[in-house]
Amino acid sequence: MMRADLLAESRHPAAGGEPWSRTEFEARLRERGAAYHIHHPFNVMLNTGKATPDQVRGWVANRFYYQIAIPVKDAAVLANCPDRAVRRGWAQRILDHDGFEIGGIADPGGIEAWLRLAEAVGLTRAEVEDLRHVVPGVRFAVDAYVNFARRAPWQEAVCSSLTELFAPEIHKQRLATWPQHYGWIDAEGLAYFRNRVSQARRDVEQGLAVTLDHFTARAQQERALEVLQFKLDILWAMNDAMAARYGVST
Ligand code: AHQ
Repeated sequence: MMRADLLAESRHPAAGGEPWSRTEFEARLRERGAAYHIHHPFNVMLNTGKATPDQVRGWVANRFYYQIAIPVKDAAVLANCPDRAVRRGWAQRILDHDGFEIGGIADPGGIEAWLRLAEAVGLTRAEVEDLRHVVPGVRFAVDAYVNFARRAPWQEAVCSSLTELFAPEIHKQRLATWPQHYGWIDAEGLAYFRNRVSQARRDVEQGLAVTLDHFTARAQQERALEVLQFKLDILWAMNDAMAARYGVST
């Protein structure tokens, strides 16, 4: 059965024993950080300064496909979510990425910041926006994420965003290591990572609260871990595909 297949109704909610306490459940979610893509050899190469300019450019161009998918994914969550209070928080994610101009306050957004990162690493906006560099494995992994968010119960889609429990660390790691390792990249280009540290923290506050509140029976808690692992696998598979295409320098 497909790992995150929604047809998991066959699972019996009563099965699986006593539910974990809220604290225990959160700890088990956080334990999955061991499988986060910060540990993938391709990412280790990037953040220890061993990547060639071509490998950095390949990563930026491929990750653009993930970045432009995020607001589409988040819109799918909103479309499935009947809870106005949750939507109010979740809608901010779309503005974070697509940017906005509301009442005279404007923000170009994260996708624009990613295009500036692309220019800073020596790519043209055109070659990033036309997705010519995106390898099949990255496309399929990202599409799997968007399609999951469209079909899954909205609480499962919320839970799948909890890989961001581990994201502030990876963004801070880039900010700490790229300037010394990659002096050829204009530091202005790293603005995306700076913005994400606080945005990821705010995202996780809401995502974790929804997850801990909704997945209360043991079988549901086990399902939440399965959903998080599915998303961890998506990020890992993206790095596998980039490593296959660009190699991993050690
Ligand atoms: O830049 C990232 C981002 O905007 C998001 C949204 C969130 C989600 O909804 O799944 N996940 C996520 C992530 C971003 N950056 C990744 C990175 O390594 O730069 C990490 C990734 C995540 O942890 O899921």
